[in-house]
Order: sequence, then C-alpha cells, then structure tokens
Amino acid sequence: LWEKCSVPEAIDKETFQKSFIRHVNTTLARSIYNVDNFSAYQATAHAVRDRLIQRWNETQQIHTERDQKRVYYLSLEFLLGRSLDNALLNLGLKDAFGEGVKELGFKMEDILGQEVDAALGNGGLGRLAACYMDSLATLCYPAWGYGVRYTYGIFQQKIVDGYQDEFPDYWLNFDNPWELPRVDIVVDVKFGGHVNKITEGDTVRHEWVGGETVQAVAYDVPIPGYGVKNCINIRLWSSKPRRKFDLGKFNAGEYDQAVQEQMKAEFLTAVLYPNDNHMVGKELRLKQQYFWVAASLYDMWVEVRRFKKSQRDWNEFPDQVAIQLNDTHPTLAIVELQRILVDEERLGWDEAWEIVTNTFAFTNHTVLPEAMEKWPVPTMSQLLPRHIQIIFDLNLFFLQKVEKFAPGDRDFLARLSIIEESTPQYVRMAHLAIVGSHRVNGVAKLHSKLIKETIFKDFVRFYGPDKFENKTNGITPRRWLHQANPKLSELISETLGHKDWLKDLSLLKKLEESVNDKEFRRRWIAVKHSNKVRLADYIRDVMDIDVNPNALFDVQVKRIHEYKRQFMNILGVIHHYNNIKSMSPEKMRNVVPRVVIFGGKAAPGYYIAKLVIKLINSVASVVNKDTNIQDLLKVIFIPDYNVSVAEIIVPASDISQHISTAGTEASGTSNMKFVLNGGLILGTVDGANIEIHEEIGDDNIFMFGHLAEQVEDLRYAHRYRDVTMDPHLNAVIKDIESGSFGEARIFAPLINTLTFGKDYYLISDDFGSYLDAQKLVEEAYKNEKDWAKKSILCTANMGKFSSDRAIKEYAESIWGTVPVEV
Ligand code: 26Q
Repeated sequence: LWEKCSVPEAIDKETFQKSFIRHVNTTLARSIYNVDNFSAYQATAHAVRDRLIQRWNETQQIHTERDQKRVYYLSLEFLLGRSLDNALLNLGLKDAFGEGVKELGFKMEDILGQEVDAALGNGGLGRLAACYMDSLATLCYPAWGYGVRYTYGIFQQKIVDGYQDEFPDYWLNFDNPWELPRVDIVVDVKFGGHVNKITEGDTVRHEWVGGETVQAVAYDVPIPGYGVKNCINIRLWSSKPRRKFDLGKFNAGEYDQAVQEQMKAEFLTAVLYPNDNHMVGKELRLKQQYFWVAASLYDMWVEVRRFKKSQRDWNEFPDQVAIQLNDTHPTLAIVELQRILVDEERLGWDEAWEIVTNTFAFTNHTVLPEAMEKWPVPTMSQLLPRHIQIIFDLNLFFLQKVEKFAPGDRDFLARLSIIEESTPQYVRMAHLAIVGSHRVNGVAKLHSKLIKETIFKDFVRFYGPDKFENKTNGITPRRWLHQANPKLSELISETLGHKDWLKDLSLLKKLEESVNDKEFRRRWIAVKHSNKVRLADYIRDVMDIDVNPNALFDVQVKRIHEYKRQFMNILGVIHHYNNIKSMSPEKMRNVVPRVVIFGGKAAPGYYIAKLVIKLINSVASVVNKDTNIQDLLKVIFIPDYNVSVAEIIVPASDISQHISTAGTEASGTSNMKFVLNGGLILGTVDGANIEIHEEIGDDNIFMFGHLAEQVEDLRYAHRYRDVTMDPHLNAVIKDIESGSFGEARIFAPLINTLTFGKDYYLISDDFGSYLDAQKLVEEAYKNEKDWAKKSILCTANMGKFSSDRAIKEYAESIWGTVPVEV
C-alpha cells in the first residue's frame, strides 16, 4: 500500500500537471478555471513540497538508522529567500515543471515571482547560515539547523522623500508551503522563578522552580541538497501560550486579563531584531535566545535517545552531537546543557563540563566593539536565576585555572573574566562561548588573525593557539550562480562539457583555457549584457527610472553601516559629478557612462546610517535630472534590498564596491557572489577581499586604501593631531554644505562624523586612493576585450569560495562528522 501511495520520484511533465491540478482542487479548493499566477505558484509549490517531504522522510529515517554523529547549526537567523526555484533546480525538476506550467498557460518566471522571501535574518550572518544549510544537504551530512520562526522577518524598506521608512514584514500572510507545522512537537520553556538549594548528605543540588512557562512549537523547513536525494531540516521554534489558564484570575471574573497574560507568550517570537553588527540590550531579545536554545537542546536530546535500544550514557553525547554556535547569540546553550547535566541528570560538575566543552564550537563574526554581546547580570538573574549561578560558578573555576597559569596577575584575570566588573556587572557572552567551546573560529584569514591578536589575545595566551582556527566563509554556487544567473551557468556548462562544477567549484579553473577564445568572450559579454538589461528592467518597474545597460554598472549593496562606508562611495559620486560638470564637451566624450547603484537597509534606530540613505537619494535626485551631463552618470537607490533582489543585481554588476575600513569587515560574502558572476571588485584590503585577491590575481581586482595595521595610528592622529583633510574630500563637503543637494543642515550630523567625530572610519585617509582606484576602473572598462578577460578570470578562480569547501573544513576539523548519502 505504501508503495502505491508514495509520490512518484521520477517526474515528467504530465505527472506534474496532474499533481498541479489535484492541488488546485484539493489544497487550494479552487476551480481549475479560476487559477491566477498566485494560485499557480501555490499549486506548483505544493507539487514540489510533496516530493521534498518524501526525501525529507527518507533522509531522516536513514540518518536515524545509521546513528552517526550529527551536527546542529544554531543560528538566530536563516536568511533563506525564496524556495521554489531553488527546490526545482536542486531536485532536477525545473525543465519538466517549466514545460508543464507553460502548457497550462503560465510563465514559470511569473510563477516564481509570486513567492515572498523568507527573510529571517539581517544580512551576512543569516545568509551564511542559509548557504551552509544548502552545502550540508548537498554534501549529505547528517545535519539540522535550529532557529526561530519569527512572525515578522526583517522589515520592508520604503523610501519616502529620500528617507528610509520601515514596514512590518508579515511574510506568513499567505500560507507558507515550505514549512511543516509539528503541532505535536511542543517543548515547555521556563523563565523566572527561583532556585532551591537541597542538601542530601554531603551533596548539594539545585532545583529551579516557579516562574512562567512558554511553549515552543516546532515548524520544520526542508532543505534539499543539489543532485542528491538528501533533504535536511531546519527546525524553527514558534512561541505559544500554555493552555493552562490563570484560574485565580479566571474565577475572579478577570477573563480578559487571564487571556492577556497568555498573549504575551505569543509575542516572544513575533519579531526579528533588525540590528546588524550592533548589540541591543533588550530583555525580549535575551528571552528569545533562551527560549530557542532551551527548546533546541531538549529536542536534540530526545532525538539522540529516541531510537536507542539501551539508554545511552551521557558521556557519549559529544560522539553523537556537535553543536555549532553562529556567533554568541546561542551561547546560553552552553549553560543550559551544563544545567541539564548537573541539575537534572545528576552528573558531577567536572564530568558534565567535559561533555559540554567537547560538544560546542563557536564562530565569531565581528570585531566591532558595539556588536559584542553582553547582558546585565540583574536582568539575567531575574530571567534565568539558575543559569546566572552556573555562569558565576563556571567563571570561578575558570579563573582559578587562570590564576594558576598567571599567578598574581589581577589585570589578566579581570580581562579574561566572563563577568565584566562594572556597575551593574555584565556577562560577556563571547568569553562564555570561548570557555565553553573546544574550538573558536573566525570567518576569513585576516579576521581570524585579528581576533587572535586583539579581542581574544588573552585567551590565546591561556589556551594556546590551537583552539583558534580560521574557516573562510563560502557561498553556495547553486543559488548564486546556477539559479541567479541561468545564462552564465549554461554557458559555463556548455564550455566545460559538464555540470560537475556545481558540486566541485574548483573545476571552473578550466575556463581559463577559453579566455583567448574570441567567440567565447563574445558570448560571455552578451550574457553580462542581458543580465544588465534584466536589472535595468527591474529598476524601471520599481522606480520608473531608465538606465542605460551599456553604462558601467557600479554596485554597492549591503547593510548600511558606517564601517562599510557607503558614505565614502556617495562622496566619491559627488566628486565625479562635479568633475563631469566642469568638463568641455570633448573631454566629456572620454568619460565612461556610469550607473551607480546602491541598496541596503539601515537599522531603524541607526540615525547616521539613515542619513546616508537620505544623502544618496538627495544626490540621485540632483544628478538624475541634470541634462548637462548627458546621461554620463545616474545614481540609483534600489529600495528593499533582499535576497531575491540580490539575485537580480549580483549577475548584472560590472564592478562592485567592498570598501570597509581595513580590519572591520570580518569577511563579507557578497564580494564572493559578485566575483563568481564575473563582476570585478573595487575593495579595501579587508576580510575575504584579501583572499579573493590571492585567488584571482593583481590584474583582476582594484584594491586601495590603508591596511588594518595602520588603522590604530591613523585614528590616534585624528584624535590628537591636526590632520589636514584630503582636498578633494574637502571640496565635496563644501559643496554639500553650500546646499547643492538640498538643505545643508540636514546633513550636518553626517558631515560632523568626519570633522568633530574624528573620522573614526578613516574616510579622509582613504579618499585619495579611492578616487585613484575609481580612475583605474574607468580606464580598464574602456578596453572591452581586456575587461572580458578579467571577468572570465574572476569566475574561473573562485573555486575556493564555495560553501561546500567551507562546510568540509568545518566537518573535518571541528565536528568530526561524515556524510551519509540517501
Ligand atoms: C546581537 C545582540 C542583540 C541584537 C542583535 C545582535 C546581532 C545581530 C546580527 C549582532 C550581529 C548580527 C550580524 C552580524 C553579521 O551579519 N556579521 C557578518 O557576518 C558575515 C558572515 O560571517 C560576515 O561576512 C560579515 O563580514 C559580518 O559583518
């Protein structure tokens, strides 16, 4: 019977059409004569979903049978974007389904366009988690992700009068076919209450009692691998009230109040905190973190024990389970596991701690001081009274060891301490994560070196260097080339004579052999051009502005942050604009027409970042209507930048900018996406730019600016000496102050960051070399043949930056997990 019921695996056009129509009738309860694009999307998605679920089941069953070590990726953010196209490509159904919908009178493109992004993340860290899930599935690792099912993802950005305005992202408005609600998988999570100390003979144990309970309900999101049957899982937790009522209030006739208490529980997972690289100390955020790690740990333990003939010994936990902490956000998991082992399973403290530290590993994603997580001890005591005790005990034992290591060095002790001795005291989450993990890694070579030399220097001295590793980030070539750039993908496959490069990106290297093939170059350029036309169409659709697809497309899309220096970019644009305006018509003929494209969200409370957006739009409105410059320059701020918009922008760039102050961008991953798609980069000597440079060579990248090791001295100079400002920069500032781009006073706080603010991000120090580098870009672009060669060599040498490579490194040197193919 089961055989007869199962959804056919091999799928042809007709089988698909049958299941499409069945879903229209039954799932959507619609007549087949009343199917619009959105219904067609839903029916197609459900047809895919059936097949995903089948693979999901098989994968989970086999992973359970094999019973090998699993890895759990704990991330508060999974920035997945759309799922339909990705699932079709990974399952190899794109052609059959494409033909199928066409015959039914739909265009696949229109259907794909109906899907709303799953935007449960801010930026790089969240998208990295999504790429890593794709690789874990494709490489057949027994892995799960754990996260939060926010009711509202990252806010939607609208631009009103040049300013960013935020709107709630109610992404679950329509049914979400990509999640499987598990109403039967419910975990009670507790907050508050108090701790009883119970003495039994000469042992003491602790009992955490009282407080409130919130329930965590599981929603599973299937993640299919590419070209394999494996389909892994991201389990997202949603909060809901316990069904038990406050009977006291209820009986007293305060029914409404009793319900209100319950409603508060639902609010816990309502919203993603929209701050990227910035710590916000909101109690609700801490509650989200504990809610999620407590539910996840409970779930893992159930899973590990479920199918055991005999109950396993806790000591085997690290042989069964590896837990990767995506930044410090899940650090409480360390404390929670210690609590379960000691308080509930009654293991000895040291034995428990051995298990804990062998289980966890921690990835750091930033060196910015304002992003370092720390929580006030009083807040934590209120919310998690037992956990705060455990943290203090852990710290005590840890500092005892430190004291033995460096007797009498009180400063050393204070620097290493998990507790910051201020008023009030704070818990330093990164310190807790390091002490509770057996491995710590940074996300690019420079970043991993910097954390060892700066923020974690004392820990390197104490533990020795071997605990600290580098794992350079990577991106999935499936979404970021094959899916986003189908024409380039096809050209590559045709040229190489295979599609294997999608599973082994180093095979792209062979494209180098075609770099002198004129016809190949012509086709390469044609693909880039058609991608630029696609972006120009998008810009016309959403902004009603025409841009010239033959112009140089110069792109900077990422979260808006001072350290990423979008401000420097727009100041450079003003310089360029003024330069063009001063030219004679003959000289103008030598200028390469340019479209400067920005995109990105600013955290809603980040005043300066929001002013940068306003400045970009103010410059755009002046430049774009200036007929004197003959369309040589256009400035575009694309609203609501997100994953699906990135899939249109990335393949269309000629040059993209990654211009952070050296030492501040841990890695960057969009840099990899652009170069993989044959876009050159203009960048500083920072993060993964450095390694991209190493791979693609001097001739194919434009690097400029001061180095990380110079930053401290430069900042010192700004603080204590009179530094003369770069004359070009000075002229641009004067221009803004004269009101050329609207009321000058609006921008005063922004300009002040350069003057009174001591130019913390060193824009003035890099401005000269930035303009020089832009000149080189312009000159290089004039030579179409050489530019095409550079573009091809970029793509050809990006093998290293596949997330498959990154995931293999994690699996081999940190997790000790091996693939289990379905
Ligand atoms: C912390 C506490 C409270 C509220 C919010 C946060 C929070 C949220 C998100 C702190 C940081 C983040 C996100 C950080 C992030 O995206 N970092 C980026 O990670 C990428 C992947 O490793 C790197 O490529 C980027 O360089 C890095 O900026």
